[in-house]
Amino acid sequence: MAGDLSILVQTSPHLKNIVQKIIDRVRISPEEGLYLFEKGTLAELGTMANFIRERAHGDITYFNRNFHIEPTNVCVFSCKFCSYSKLYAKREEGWELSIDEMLDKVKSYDGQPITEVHIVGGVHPKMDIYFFEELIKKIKAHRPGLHVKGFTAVELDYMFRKAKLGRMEGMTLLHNAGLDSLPGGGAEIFDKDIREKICADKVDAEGWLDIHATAHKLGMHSNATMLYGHVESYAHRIDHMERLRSLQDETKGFNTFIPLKFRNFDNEMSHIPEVSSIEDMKLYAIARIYMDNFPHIKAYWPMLGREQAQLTLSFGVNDLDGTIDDSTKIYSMAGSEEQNPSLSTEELVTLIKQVGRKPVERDTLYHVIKEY
Ligand code: V47
Ligand code: SF4
Repeated sequence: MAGDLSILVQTSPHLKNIVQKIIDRVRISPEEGLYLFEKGTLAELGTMANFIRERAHGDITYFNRNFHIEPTNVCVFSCKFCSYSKLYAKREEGWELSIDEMLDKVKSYDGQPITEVHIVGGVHPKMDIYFFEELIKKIKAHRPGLHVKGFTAVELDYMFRKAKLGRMEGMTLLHNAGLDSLPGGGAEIFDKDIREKICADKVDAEGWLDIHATAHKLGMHSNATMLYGHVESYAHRIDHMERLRSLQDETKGFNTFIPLKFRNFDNEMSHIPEVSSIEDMKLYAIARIYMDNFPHIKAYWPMLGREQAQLTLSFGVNDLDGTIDDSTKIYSMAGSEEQNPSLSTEELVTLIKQVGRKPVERDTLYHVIKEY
């Protein structure tokens, strides 16, 4: 059961109106969101976010069993925070998987109780929409029940434009091939000036949001991310969350909001210091408070590390990502805590139980598979 928030009204009178809104399930405004970033203490924000988390989910902490395929690390774009674009510029260590190689990876999980494959990578000029249409069809022919979550809006925007297809046309083609849902990457920070500084040449905010809205129109679900802790201000974070919250009001197609902490190893933004763990926890808490129409807030543990991920479960997070075999290089190359992240289900269950929460295995769409 969620605790009692009324004590916070007495101990923190400056938050009285916001606390009352939370108790009454009334949405907070952008100004109030900004106030939380500027004036909320870690303890206050944690108390509010945990109240909302427990009111919605109790102690339940979801996880799913998935594996990742990264078709390539070659990318035509030049995001300054990304270790991939640096590699491509130097023509170093590029890989390109063939359809058969990717299918072999899928086959290597035959007989294992995996429910999802997450496909995401760089934007390779030779890997077009028809290449991925064939890949998805072959995956589905081999394992029809496997949920295919694939391609950021950045990859999709490039594929659609290259094939001269409209967004609805392109999305329908991939959906008909078997694409079930979209991951949340590529959103970064929506503000135009910040995008100009960190990822000038890829799809803009309007394009990102429109691609997700298009998927939602087809009945597909998707996630949303925010890359925080670099050159953005608190106001930019609120603007980002506000745009997502507004689209969610219209479509209700987002499942999960995933804040991604900027890591500064070996990329063109390495001179920017990473934010503190306190800043991380405050961000998770404010995300939980602000994104009132997002059912789930997810922490990506390979990026944060196991102990930090456990901590997020007291700051609004009710879902941990990164289960079986997370071989995603984009994070380990950027200096994430876990260089070869992999947790058995048993280890993940223990991690969740250690902090007094209840592990629940889910599928991509949050249907319960098993309670532990
Ligand atoms: O958009 C790249 C991020 C994202 C760095 O939907 C970096 O379930 C931090 O979106 N420091 C792609 N982050 C990954 C992604 C994702 C991850 C897990 C689950 C889901 C989901 C989606 O990775 C990119 C970018 O924001 N990223 N470089 C870096 N140096
Ligand atoms: Fe390419 Fe994505 Fe890296 Fe940007 S973040 S350079 S789009 S792989």
